[in-house]
Amino acid sequence: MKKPHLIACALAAGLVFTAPAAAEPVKIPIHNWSSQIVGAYIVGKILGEAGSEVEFVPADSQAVYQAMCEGDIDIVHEVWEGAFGENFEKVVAEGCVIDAATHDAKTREEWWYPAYVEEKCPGLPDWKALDKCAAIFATAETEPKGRFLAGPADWLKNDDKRVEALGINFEVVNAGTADAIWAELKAAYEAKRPIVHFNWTPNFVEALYDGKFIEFPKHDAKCTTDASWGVNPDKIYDCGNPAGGYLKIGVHKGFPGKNPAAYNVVKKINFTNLDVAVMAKLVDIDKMEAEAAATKWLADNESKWRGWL
Ligand code: TMO
Repeated sequence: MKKPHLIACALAAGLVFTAPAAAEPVKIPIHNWSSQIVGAYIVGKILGEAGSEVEFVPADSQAVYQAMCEGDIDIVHEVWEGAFGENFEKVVAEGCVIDAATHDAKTREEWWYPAYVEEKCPGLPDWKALDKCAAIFATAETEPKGRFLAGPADWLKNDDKRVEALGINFEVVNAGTADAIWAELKAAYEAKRPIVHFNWTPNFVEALYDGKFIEFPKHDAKCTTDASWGVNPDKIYDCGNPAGGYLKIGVHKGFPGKNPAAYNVVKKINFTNLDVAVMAKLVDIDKMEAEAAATKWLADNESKWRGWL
């Protein structure tokens, strides 16, 4: 909307005029889990209030870090330490992405089971107990091994490597979508059937279902780089995902120079666990469309986000 006006002014003044770079839309990725999609529209609306145009770009949740490094994406507002820490920290270290802000939300992404499973598998949530009763999680596809229902492959949780390093009797089966996990959880829960699947917090799940994360050996930075560390002296990934992980915002290194007004707002954006859980809940429990959910969150939290402007 701004561009034609600026160009008209430039023509009137008889100048060769280049529209300022800030007139370029801020490119925000859309990934494949509910809080992120709702949050993308929320961030878009807030940056719109700050005078920016925005463009939403469907993007793979791992490849997005290289895309942000190359300037094809401006901002990733939900950088989960467990899933994306490695790829995010790599591009930050390269200097092409800025670690712009850390939300108050503390995150965990891990294998999870409904509470009723404990009756059939004493010793949970310990991972050794899980291994002993692997057979109760078997499906036709995985028997005699237990099935671990993992997330979509782009969340890249290294579960195959974890299974191998810990020597547990499980096979990893990736769900195609987050919704496929929730449908299986619902069906298992109603039938009180054992299931262990990928889950995370903050999420809507904790508002609907009672359950716990598996306690694997505690995460350590060395676990993913130093084979000699941990219970398996020959393999990396012999540990769980970080508990109390960060949720960060990253931006392309050129973003502050290109759009300082938007960058100043981005640095202040700060979601709590409840904010992220509510974004997921509006879609996954209340069945709202993501854009309508964003509009509702913005209306319910106006004083909070106006404070970031
Ligand atoms: C990145 N995720 C929250 C789906 O684990």
